[in-house]
Amino acid sequence: MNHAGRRRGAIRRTAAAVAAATVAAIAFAATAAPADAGLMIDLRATAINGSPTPAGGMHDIDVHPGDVVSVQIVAVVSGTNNVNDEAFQAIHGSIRSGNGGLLVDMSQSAVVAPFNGAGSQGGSAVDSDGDGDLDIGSPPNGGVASTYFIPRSNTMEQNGTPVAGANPAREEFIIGAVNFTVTGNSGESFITFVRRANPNGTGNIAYGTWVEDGVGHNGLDPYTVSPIRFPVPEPSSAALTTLAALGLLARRRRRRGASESENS
Ligand SMILES: [Ca+2]
Ligand SMILES: [Ca+2]
Ligand SMILES: [Ca+2]
Repeated sequence: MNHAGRRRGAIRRTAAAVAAATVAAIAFAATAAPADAGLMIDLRATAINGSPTPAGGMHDIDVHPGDVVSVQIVAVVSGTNNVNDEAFQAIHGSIRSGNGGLLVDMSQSAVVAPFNGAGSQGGSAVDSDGDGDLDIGSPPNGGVASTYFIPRSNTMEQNGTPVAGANPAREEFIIGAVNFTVTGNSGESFITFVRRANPNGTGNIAYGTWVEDGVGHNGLDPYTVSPIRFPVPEPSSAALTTLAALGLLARRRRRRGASESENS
């Protein structure tokens, strides 16, 4: 293959890699969409370095080493009818960042009244995945009980805040808060909630209690999470940078090729 052929091959391979990365990013965003019905644990970045998060940016934020972010943890419960007959009492779990990528130390996890009842606890910071940053709570399967984030009210709380315009009806309950500090590294990462489970990974009836359409649900029932994502550099600008570098390389090769044929 000549220089031109190799160049075209390299550019095609780069374009394919960029396309694959873009597809992966879109797939990740799609799986994180809020569910229509059921329990969703919603992590909302409410402030960065003490200033309110820009509108629409609570789940997708641009942060840098040293930034301190405040996160509100909300249980959003919806059923299938349009009556506000949802309720929430408790859940057990850990709050974790992605393994690798941007590193964030979590701290000051706390439960919010009335979810500060008997058996509740704010959780404690441990590096549960060994990637060098602090998460809240042990790994979800059979970890150390005293480390989990456990918002729990003494009663089933019936009066959440109705979400205006939601159909089916949806209520939300502020259950906790946590801060995180960006400590370094870069790249894609996220913060998510993972419900506590038995040591063998099966669900435990005691690790969740809520009501949808007047019907009780527990730690065996499915739930979803709306995480906080840290964006990576735009694929389009990364692709442009790569293509520009290839163009420079090609020009150098052309110049070198020209001088070689002059010398021969
Ligand atoms: Ca991490
Ligand atoms: Ca970690
Ligand atoms: Ca309902």
